[in-house]
Amino acid sequence: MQLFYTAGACSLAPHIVLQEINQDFNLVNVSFKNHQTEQGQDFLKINPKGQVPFLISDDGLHLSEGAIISQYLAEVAKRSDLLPTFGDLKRYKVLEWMNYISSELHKLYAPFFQKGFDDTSKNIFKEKLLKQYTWVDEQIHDSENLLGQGFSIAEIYLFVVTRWATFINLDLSHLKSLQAFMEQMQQHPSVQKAMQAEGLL
Ligand SMILES: N[C@@H](CCC(=O)N[C@@H](CS)C(=O)NCC(=O)O)C(=O)O
Repeated sequence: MQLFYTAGACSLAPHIVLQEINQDFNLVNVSFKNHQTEQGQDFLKINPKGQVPFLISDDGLHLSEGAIISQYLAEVAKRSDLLPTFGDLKRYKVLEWMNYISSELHKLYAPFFQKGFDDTSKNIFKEKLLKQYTWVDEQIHDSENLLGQGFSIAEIYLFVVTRWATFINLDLSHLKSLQAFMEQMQQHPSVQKAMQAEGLL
């Protein structure tokens, strides 16, 4: 398998999943500056969306969209702890979280990583993020086991996007359950391996 990634970007989530399932894979770094891979290939010819993560599986599947790449990897590895199997109602709770993280958290960071948004606009996104994270904090507080699922693809994805709060100066330090979650996740061996491989530790 090949995973196209950029250090610390949302591609870190499927990267952690790959580490967790002990799958052989190659990491291919992509620069956002020129859309070139580390081998000098034009990334837009590989993934015309121009975005990481992008996966090429051993059987030739070309897959974009991080939430779906993580689902695919969990299912190929038959890891029902990462994503409960069809028929288990918990599956839909993990998928509900995946959709929420993708649409209500991940994408609200976009204005901070592209030019053209002034501070007033950015503050609207920050306020919205804070509101969403306050709700997430309550969910973690009320559940026995992080999000209630353990170390699933949803916890992994939440960890990866929430790391970005620091880079946009969004103070989440008062959200104690969320902070405990982040610290616990950071210590997980697969998270450590992936972060080390991306030069983040
Ligand atoms: N819908 C895509 C979005 C992926 C995405 O936003 N990737 C960002 C990094 S976190 C990216 O590649 N940005 C560079 C660009 O859009 O040119 C997904 O969920 O995987």
